[in-house]
Amino acid sequence: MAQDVHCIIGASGQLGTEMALSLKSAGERVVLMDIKPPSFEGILDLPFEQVDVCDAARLASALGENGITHVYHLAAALSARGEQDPQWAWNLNMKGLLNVLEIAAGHVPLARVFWPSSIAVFGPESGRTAAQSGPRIPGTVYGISKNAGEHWCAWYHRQHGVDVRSVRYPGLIGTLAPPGGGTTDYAVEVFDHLEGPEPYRCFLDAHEKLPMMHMDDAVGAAMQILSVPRERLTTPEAYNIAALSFCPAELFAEIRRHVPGFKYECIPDYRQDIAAGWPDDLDDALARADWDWNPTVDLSDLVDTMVKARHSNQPLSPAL
Ligand code: AKB
Repeated sequence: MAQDVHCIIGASGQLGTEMALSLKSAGERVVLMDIKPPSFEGILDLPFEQVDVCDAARLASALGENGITHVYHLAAALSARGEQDPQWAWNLNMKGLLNVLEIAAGHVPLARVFWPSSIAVFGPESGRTAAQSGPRIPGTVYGISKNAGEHWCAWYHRQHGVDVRSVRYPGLIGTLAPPGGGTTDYAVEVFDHLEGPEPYRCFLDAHEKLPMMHMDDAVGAAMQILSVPRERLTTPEAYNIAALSFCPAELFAEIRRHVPGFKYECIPDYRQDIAAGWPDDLDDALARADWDWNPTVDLSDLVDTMVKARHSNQPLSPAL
């Protein structure tokens, strides 16, 4: 049987970089696609195709020519950046997804597609702990696109048999590549400001609790949901997955346990309004029951890993 060939669209981004390294380490065949070349050294030896996911013809030929069987479609505009340029964000997020789904349904028969949804599909009506199938009234262009994307994924599965699978990611925290334009980015950005003369300036309120997750668990969730037989997935929606829930004050207190001189101040900006509409936590009982979702990294491990990585690496400043 021919070996699976995995393609990461958005491979130069925060999650794509981690996903690429993980697949490479597992000995999988991987092709990277992005509009900009990857920069993380550990994945520079992987084949790379410069592709704009909005260019359907180029995307279809790049997938076909490389014999791709599995797609991880991660290219997207995030919540904060999306509010600054709504038309661009909607176009990238919706056209990109529809191109991938349409190609999967027709030109290139893909075995499986992974596409991430987000906690941004929820709004104030969802409550502090968002249920799997509770109300979803998103307040951002990004959230609207993720909510619509979930419906499109379900439609392509129902109408065309496309095996697309999805989880609702919280804020993701890792060391290899910076996030770009998210509301949860403070929880990565802060690790570039552990010991400066100035206090780290956080753009959220000190007590704004949000769902968060270490990259190891985020990558693990994608691999896990893609690997189970389809029959085990009992919802057409993206699955809620939860790992951590903390506010800036709690994260910063944990950082101080590792870096006693760490200083911060909270000066909320427009991103606080976005965060205020999101839940503190998610009910992920369905993911745990259907495909054994079980996160492994707690807050103390997360901070320990991030502080050590920052002490040995070049800093990565998020690109808003
Ligand atoms: C963002 O902040 O926009 C993202 C997300 C929660 O999906 N990290």
